[in-house]
Amino acid sequence: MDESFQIKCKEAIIQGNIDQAEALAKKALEETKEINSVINSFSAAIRHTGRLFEDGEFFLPELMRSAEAMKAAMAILTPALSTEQGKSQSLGKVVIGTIENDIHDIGKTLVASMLEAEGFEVYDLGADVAIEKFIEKALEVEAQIICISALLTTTMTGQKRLIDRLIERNLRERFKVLIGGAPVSKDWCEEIGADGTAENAISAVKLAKKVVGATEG
Ligand code: B12
Repeated sequence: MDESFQIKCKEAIIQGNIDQAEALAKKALEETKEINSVINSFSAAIRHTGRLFEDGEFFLPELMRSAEAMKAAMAILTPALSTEQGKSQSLGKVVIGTIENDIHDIGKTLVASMLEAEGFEVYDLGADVAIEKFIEKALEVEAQIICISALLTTTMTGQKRLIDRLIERNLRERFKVLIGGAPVSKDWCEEIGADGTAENAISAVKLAKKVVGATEG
């Protein structure tokens, strides 16, 4: 990925320029750039806006505009993932969502798209999803994996509550539970007894394949 393209992606996201973000995403497809590297450029840019927000250089309306530009670019790029990978066999069923009280859905949607592109049957419940809804959907579709995203330190406790609820309902052995999102660490994963975590969508796919035994990984 050339540096000037990365800089343009960063500018489009920081400025919250939806037209520019869409134009860059379309250009990347036309020029058949490697989709994952393009997504990585946009992801680095949106994380940078998070730091600006944390440092008080960005306020919520600006963060929201940046997120809109990011979502616009992702809406163009993620459908292209499946054509790039060209997979068709089903590796298993995954129920995925962002935990209750948390509306961050960009990373979760990326993970869902990559899982689908790699051959999983994905049921994306969206954001702010109640714990029982994850469980009921997983039972209904007979999923092998439940993926829970959380971006806030206050909402990641919901990942634990979901696992505790599975234990209470005698369902823990029935599903592999994968967790993720910026505040999630390996320590947290171990502490709450999840089956794994990954820091980006590519590693999330590797992990999902591993837990269903689709790779020796
Ligand atoms: C964009 C954004 C928003 C957007 C969200 C838009 C949307 N539809 O998603 C908006 C502006 C709406 C928003 C709102 C808020 N936000 Co915000 N936001 C962000 C920001 C800048 C980027 C998040 C993002 O999209 N990252 C890009 C994606 C690609 O990365 P990702 O989400 O981490 O996902 C990747 C991995 O984590 C992993 N992954 C993700 N999920 C899963 C799941 C599984 C199973 C696996 C295996 C892997 C995995 O793979 C993904 C793809 O590579 C972050 C900063 C940051 N560093 O994360 C702050 C951040 C998360 N927000 C923050 C805050 C405080 C808020 C608000 C509370 C602000 C407010 N005062 O209202 C609200 C929350 C409202 C709510 N109830 O949810 C804080 C959280 C601080 C904390 N310690 O909890 C952060 C860290 C910013 C900061 N530095 O202060 N936010």
